[in-house]
Amino acid sequence: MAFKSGFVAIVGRPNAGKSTLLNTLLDQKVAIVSDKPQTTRNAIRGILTRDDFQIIFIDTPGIHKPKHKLGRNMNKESYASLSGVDAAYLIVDGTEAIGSGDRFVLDILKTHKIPVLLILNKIDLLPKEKLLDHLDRWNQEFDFAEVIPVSALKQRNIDRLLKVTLDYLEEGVMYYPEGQKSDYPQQFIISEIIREKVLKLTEQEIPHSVAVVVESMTQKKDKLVIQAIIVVERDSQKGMIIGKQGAMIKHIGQLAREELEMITQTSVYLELFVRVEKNWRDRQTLLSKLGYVEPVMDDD
Ligand SMILES: Nc1nc2c(ncn2[C@@H]2O[C@H](COP(=O)(O)OP(=O)(O)OP(=O)(O)O)[C@@H](O)[C@H]2O)c(=O)[nH]1
Ligand SMILES: [Mg+2]
Repeated sequence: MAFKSGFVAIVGRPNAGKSTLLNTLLDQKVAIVSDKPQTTRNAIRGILTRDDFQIIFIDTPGIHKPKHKLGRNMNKESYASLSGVDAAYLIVDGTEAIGSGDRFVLDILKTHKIPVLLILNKIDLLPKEKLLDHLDRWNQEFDFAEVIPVSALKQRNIDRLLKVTLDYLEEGVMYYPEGQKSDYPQQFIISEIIREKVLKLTEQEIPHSVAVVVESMTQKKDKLVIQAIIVVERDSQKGMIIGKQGAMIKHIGQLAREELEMITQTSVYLELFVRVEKNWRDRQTLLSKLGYVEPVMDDD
């Protein structure tokens, strides 16, 4: 049998479950997940290699109405990911009614001539009667190449999704070596894991106002020493990240360290600092420094 390969963009509104789906498809965490919208800020490639195929999935930031330059960059990153892919997954939250945000995403997909597979996610939360009704409504919105209900979280119908996806890929080469699962350096994953813990433990505007940069990683005897900076927008946010007598930052550090030790398979000493960079989400030079580079679009 011929070896197949290709690229699949995973797009949709914030919180639909794109990153959860990517991790489930790869059976490994390559993208962070949270219950707060706009968690993912960069397009992240996840590579799935089997004996007879390689699929490069591109997880993207949720497409939304941006309030800052960061948000505009994030949307652009999602649009750019649709260029040159073999297919797109439009992933939607099956528990929610179709709204203007969904139609906005559909309009973008319509400008590309690629097959769109509708992935109706979170079916674990959906009674069967509702599922059929919902699929019906979605089918009236667009001529989808396929419609596949799944639960990314409970790993339902994922094998079928993979099998169907292969129909849209051509015979091709292996783009990445067999063992590689993601296209980002370890430093990025580490900063993302720390950010994930901030998202988990904080509320309201804090999750959106935070960026994390890994400043240094050094091996000292049997310990990996990681220094990272949590960047916030205001002094008051700095106070909240630190918490009463340092309780919050301690908790963030503890959760992050536990996970970092698991993925690096070594003992970790994590030093966290908090820095205020006023309005960093609207300042391009700071955005670039923090790893949110403005994507170059074909039509710019
Ligand atoms: N019950 C249920 N929850 C899910 C499922 N998939 C994802 N979730 C939850 O939905 C929330 C959002 O998941 P993410 O994977 O971060 O969503 P996303 O689309 O990547 O979000 P952004 O990066 O913000 O665009 C998390 O709390 C997940 O646990 C699912 O199949 N069932
Ligand atoms: Mg995400």
